[in-house]
Amino acid sequence: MKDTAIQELIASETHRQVNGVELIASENYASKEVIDTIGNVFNNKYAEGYPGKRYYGGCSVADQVESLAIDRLNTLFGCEYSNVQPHSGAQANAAIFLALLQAGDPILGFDLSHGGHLSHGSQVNFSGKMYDAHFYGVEADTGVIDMDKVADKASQVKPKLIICGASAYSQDWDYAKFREIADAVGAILLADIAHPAGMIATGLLNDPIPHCHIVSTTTHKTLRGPRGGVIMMGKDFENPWGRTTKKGNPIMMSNVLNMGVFPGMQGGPLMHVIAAKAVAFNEANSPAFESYTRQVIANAKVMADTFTDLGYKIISGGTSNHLMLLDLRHNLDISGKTADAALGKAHITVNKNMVPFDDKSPFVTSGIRIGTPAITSRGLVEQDCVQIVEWIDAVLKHVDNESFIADIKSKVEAKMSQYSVYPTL
Ligand code: DSN
Repeated sequence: MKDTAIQELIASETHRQVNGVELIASENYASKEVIDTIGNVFNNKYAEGYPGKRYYGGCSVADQVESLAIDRLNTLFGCEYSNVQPHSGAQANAAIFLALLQAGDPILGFDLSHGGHLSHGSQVNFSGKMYDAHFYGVEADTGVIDMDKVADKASQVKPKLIICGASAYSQDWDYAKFREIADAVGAILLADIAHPAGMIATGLLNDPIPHCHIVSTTTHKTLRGPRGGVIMMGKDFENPWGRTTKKGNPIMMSNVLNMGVFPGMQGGPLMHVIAAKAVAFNEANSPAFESYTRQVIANAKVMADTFTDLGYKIISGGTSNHLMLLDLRHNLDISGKTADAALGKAHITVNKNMVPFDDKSPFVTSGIRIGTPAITSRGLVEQDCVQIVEWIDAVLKHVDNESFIADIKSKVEAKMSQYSVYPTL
């Protein structure tokens, strides 16, 4: 039965994605192979359990798909263990917390209002409701994390788990220093690399795998796969609590984490999505993907430089990765909400974002977050990024001028309609 209503909405969304400038730092355009693979017959299959140990019959092909996804992810990141079943990054984190922590245990994460993520201890999330969450943040003058202050906070709080990683932090992470801090207080260290995963996979940003006990990521941001999450470990290790099997053998962390995902956090895995994850991990292991991630960073740098030349303030003074956070209080008297709405009318999509030490609410905010993964997938390069920044600047200086914004919109759409939404590989 043809569902005209939904088909028309998908056509509208396709039109929106083709003709606009997509600058949401957590979004991307997956390849045609990934998109086509998501819609496959594994949607019909229940496969609770893990390859070779399922609770349902008929899983022999599903086993091969999941094993291939695991092998490809292990190869991509040089790790010994992967779990490819988490439905999302937040659920990957929830499974890790469930596996490692007791309710009320202290945890230490990066403050959401400074660029962290909801699932790292925010009071409105399970991670802040179930655990005793504490935070480190950035310095007001530099916008950068001071590692001595992280160490001080860890020694006060004595967390069971330290989380490094962010949704809106434009500098790289010192995973080795975080590990020193974790070891000093006996904490397990988790890196959530949901945002920079693509550039870590290609060696352009610091690698958490040798330093962090556990690493989680989404698969759809800079990794450019289907929506989903994964958990990895560089090396499996015995659980630090001395838990043993009935036979007295030590339980390895791979078992603890697998139990956290299923049956702890989830039921049946989304095998159709796991198949598409396998496709994306293979793509990410190609020279073309490495060139892509180099261009993501080059595009972000040129955007940050152009904004700075135009008088904008970028938190932490610039970017080392794929994103930047603009504090609009510095040069314009508009909120993130107003900026987001005005840019939306020009078909330039960003998100309003709190900046560190923001005086406005999360619904209003003083900033916008801008990222280059999606426009780079469409083939845009440095000179296009300068043009986009000039359009953004023009819109932000004319937020109440509808005809001016409509004129920019037609230029945006004329340009973007020339680029495919499917990255070339
Ligand atoms: N919502 C994602 C982001 O925009 O960064 C994080 O989950």
